[in-house]
Amino acid sequence: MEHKLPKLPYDYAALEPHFDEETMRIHHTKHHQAYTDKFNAAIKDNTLLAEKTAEEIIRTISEVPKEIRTAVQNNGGGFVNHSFFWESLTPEQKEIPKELKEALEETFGSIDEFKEKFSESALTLFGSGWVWLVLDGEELKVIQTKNQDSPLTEGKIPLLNLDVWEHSYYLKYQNRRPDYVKAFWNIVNWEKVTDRFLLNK
Ligand code: MN3
Repeated sequence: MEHKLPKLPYDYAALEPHFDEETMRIHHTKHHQAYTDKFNAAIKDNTLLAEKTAEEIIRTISEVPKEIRTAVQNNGGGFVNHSFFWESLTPEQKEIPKELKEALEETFGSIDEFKEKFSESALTLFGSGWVWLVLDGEELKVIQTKNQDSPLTEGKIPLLNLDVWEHSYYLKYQNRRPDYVKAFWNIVNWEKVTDRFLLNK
């Protein structure tokens, strides 16, 4: 199947002032589009992969033929990770639903301690990659992945992610990654994260 760049669930300017319009537009129409195109190009001659969803392909990356595996891991990963990221954000943030709030408090001590751990993970990630809240079995964990690698490949269930590639913040924040991470907390779609949690716990 031909994988299509998904539409954003809000306008490019909707996450202002936290994530700026120009960055959102370029990130979606250039970066995400490029991952999508290269992913499609990499798998276009493979009839087996054509029947799988992008998530399934990333989950079972070891079954992808060696000669296209790196291209699929990078571009299929980029395709899936960004689609997941846009869905994790909202211009109309609400309180963290009780089910997720209690689970985060139980695991990390408090919501502030969870945010601190996730932020710290984003700030210490060297080079390009992502920070994630995942379910690893029954356990909530904060993890990093390099480049466009996905927790799906490690058998983990992603609940929330943050892009820490420079292209996601450089236009507005330049080298100030801490400010970008701080801004992120104002636009997390907690209802979406909770849906993912309840579906998989
Ligand atoms: Mn990106």
